[in-house]
Amino acid sequence: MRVYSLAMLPVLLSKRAGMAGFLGFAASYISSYFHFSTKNEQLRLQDETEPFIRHKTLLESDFQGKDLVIVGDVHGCYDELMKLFEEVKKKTFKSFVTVFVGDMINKGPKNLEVLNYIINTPHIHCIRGNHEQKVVLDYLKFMKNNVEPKPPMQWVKELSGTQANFLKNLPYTISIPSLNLVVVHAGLEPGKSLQLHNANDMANMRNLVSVKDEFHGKVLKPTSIPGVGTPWVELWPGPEHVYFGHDAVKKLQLNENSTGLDTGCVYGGKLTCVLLHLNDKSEKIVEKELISVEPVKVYVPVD
Ligand SMILES: [Mn+2]
Repeated sequence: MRVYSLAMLPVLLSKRAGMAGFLGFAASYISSYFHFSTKNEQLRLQDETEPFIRHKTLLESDFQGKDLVIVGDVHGCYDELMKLFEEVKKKTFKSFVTVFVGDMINKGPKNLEVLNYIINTPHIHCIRGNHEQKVVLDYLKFMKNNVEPKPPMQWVKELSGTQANFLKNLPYTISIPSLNLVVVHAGLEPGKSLQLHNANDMANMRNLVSVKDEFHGKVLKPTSIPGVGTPWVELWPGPEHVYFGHDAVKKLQLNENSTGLDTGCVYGGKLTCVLLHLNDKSEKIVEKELISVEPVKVYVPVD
């Protein structure tokens, strides 16, 4: 055992402090490196969720004498969706094209059933909601980095490559110029072309807030925070009629230039769609009919 004289104490202490300092520095360097790399990885994976086509257009030829049905947020409520289609069939003798407003999956009971139905049934078109975005991101994190999805996303591990690819390539909007309408999950900014819209805003926005911009003075920016600013629908001037979902709290929204179809089926509300009866050439809406079905049960309690 070595014995140090009292005179050595300051030297020993400073050595210890030096070592502690070095270890602290090394630890913070290593953790910042990993933090940096995971943040980069997150951004890289987010890039990988981008669809091949961001904005899809349907033409008259996509309808060929059919009617059009636009369905609100399904969230895996497969039984209710089947009931809804039964109700639609009672209201029109024609076959129909279906467009989903996004959030077809997640939170609810039968996500894979809904997904399989959508993929395997002809004349169905879907856009992506914030939940499709989350699912694709969690799928990539699990497949590439072995990150376990958190509840209620564990079902994401069961996705096949085809299903994941289908979700990844869902566009942010579907426009039908002949009927003067656009379908988007959350909302749109008035006066801005679709191509200039931010992807996350289209899938998440609720309101527009006035902020100062150093070049343009006051400008309106989208926000997803409820109760902040003005609902985007109040400022949407048309001319396109926008069909959207995402806002279960506000329930069915019937505005002059927009229709909100999320009636909160997964929270014990109804599942709603609009049936647009078209003329024979499918270039004019003859009649609009709202159709809803009651939920089988409350799948997610509203807190
Ligand atoms: Mn949503």
